[in-house]
Amino acid sequence: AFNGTWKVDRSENYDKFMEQMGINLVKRKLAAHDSLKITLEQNEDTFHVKEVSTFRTLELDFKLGVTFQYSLADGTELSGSWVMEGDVLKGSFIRKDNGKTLTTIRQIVGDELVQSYSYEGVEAKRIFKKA
Ligand code: MYR
Repeated sequence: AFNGTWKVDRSENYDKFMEQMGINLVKRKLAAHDSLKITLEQNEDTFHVKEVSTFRTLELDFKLGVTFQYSLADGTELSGSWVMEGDVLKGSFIRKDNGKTLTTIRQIVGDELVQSYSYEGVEAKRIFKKA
C-alpha cells in the first residue's frame, strides 16, 4: 500500500515542529517549500526509500525493527527504526546530538500518505499525494 512515489501536498504545524527541533527561520522558510518526494518500495520487511527535495537526493534501505542511521537535511543525525503495526508504519528515532526522541508515523488515509511527526510535545503532519 505504501509503494509508489509520493509528493508532498500540504503540511500542518510543520513550521512549529521545525522550530521545536531548533531549526532557524531561514532554513524553515526553505524547508516549507522543499517539494519533498518520497518513493517507497516494500519487499516483505525491507523498504527501499528514495528521497528527493530541493535540499538533496538520497536513497536508503531499512528493515522493519532494525536500527539504522539517518541524517536530516540540516545534518542532524538520527538513529532508530520503523516497525509495522497493522497498516501503520511507526518510527522511533533518537537525535544523536541531544538524545531526545522523534517519533513518526506513516499511514495511508484514502488516497493520501499521511506522515505525522512528534518531538518534545509538538506534532506536525505532512500529507502526500501519489505523484
Ligand atoms: C525514511 O523512511 O524516509 C527514512 C527515515 C526517516 C526518519 C525520520 C524522519 C523524520 C523527519 C523529520 C523532519 C523534520 C525536520 C525538522
